Amino acid sequence: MHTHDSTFVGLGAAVRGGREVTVKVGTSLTAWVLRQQAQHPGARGELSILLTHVALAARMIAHRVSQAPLTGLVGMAGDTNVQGEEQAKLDVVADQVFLDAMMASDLVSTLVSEEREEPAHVSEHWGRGHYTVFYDPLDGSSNIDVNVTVGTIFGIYRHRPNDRGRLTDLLRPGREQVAAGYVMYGASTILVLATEDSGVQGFTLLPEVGEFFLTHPDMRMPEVGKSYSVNESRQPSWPDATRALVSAFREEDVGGVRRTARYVGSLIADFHRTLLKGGIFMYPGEVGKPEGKLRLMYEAAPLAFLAEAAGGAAHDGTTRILDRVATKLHERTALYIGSRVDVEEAHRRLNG
Ligand code: AHM
Ligand code: MG
Repeated sequence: MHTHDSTFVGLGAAVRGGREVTVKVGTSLTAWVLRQQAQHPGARGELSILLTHVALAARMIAHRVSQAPLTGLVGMAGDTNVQGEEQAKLDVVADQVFLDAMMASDLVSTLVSEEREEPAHVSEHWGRGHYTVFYDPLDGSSNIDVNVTVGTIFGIYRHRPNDRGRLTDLLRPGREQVAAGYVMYGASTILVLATEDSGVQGFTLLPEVGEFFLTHPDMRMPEVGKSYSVNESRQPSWPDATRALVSAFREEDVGGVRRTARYVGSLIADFHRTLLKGGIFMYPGEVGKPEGKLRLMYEAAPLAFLAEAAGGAAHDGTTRILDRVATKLHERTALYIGSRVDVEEAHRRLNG
């Protein structure tokens, strides 16, 4: 007989007042994906399979992240990636795990990773796999060594009939993603996912069972937020309009709301908070570097897809992120993303 009082959502049973009680088993990610598929008569189930492989990669990466200090997977790998940035050991591992999981689905022809200069063409025969996947295997990896949340970001595109894997076939506007999401390796591992018409759903991993359960159904971003998120140490490099904008968020009641500052420095942690609580995340362009830091295809575009699906918005200072067409795989972009009112206000002030 148990003596303590606790309730586990997602498990079949719980203990309350020393007695076992039955709890409804939560919706697993697998069941959710299959239900979505059932709502599309004629669907071949390919995207469902692909998404279960994304969840597989997420579980495998979560496992490695959680044990990194025990298994020697902290610190640098000794190489630089295509951005000229030092790769952490876990960057390399996560990249390979994600790539392997996508290959195992047998549905992806091309993978573009932050960690690889060139696209990885998975299928020998173009057209065998029907999807292209852009991903950042472990964003914010400089935070791993201090046990701060990191994440995997992905955006999925279905091939068009005449696509052949040329650069112009790969560089499509983010609005054409059929699914996008991220996996957050934090206190819990959470997979947040949007498909074309499903809204935004959040699933939390129960590691002992190896399954994600729907814990955040139909996520909606608050219309206006109480925080702004930006690395203010970059201020000396900002154009005047950007400085004025950030000052306004700091010192005025923009949209009738007083804000506080929140900045983790790990995009998924900052975005996840913005999605749940509202607010705005900014990584502005700088004088001499108008393109900012973040990457369009595997950071900004998937998060913009999620933000819009949750009722929020995202632009680069002038243009809607989901309308941007990159000219190169690893293109960077300035990013303003979050609550609709906050992001529209940023647009108005930057272009006023
Ligand atoms: P990374 O892809 O090399 O990990 O860099 C992206 C990270 C984001 O997670 C975060 O939002 C940003 O860099 C923070 O940059 P900064 O340290 O300039 O504030
Ligand atoms: Mg990154």
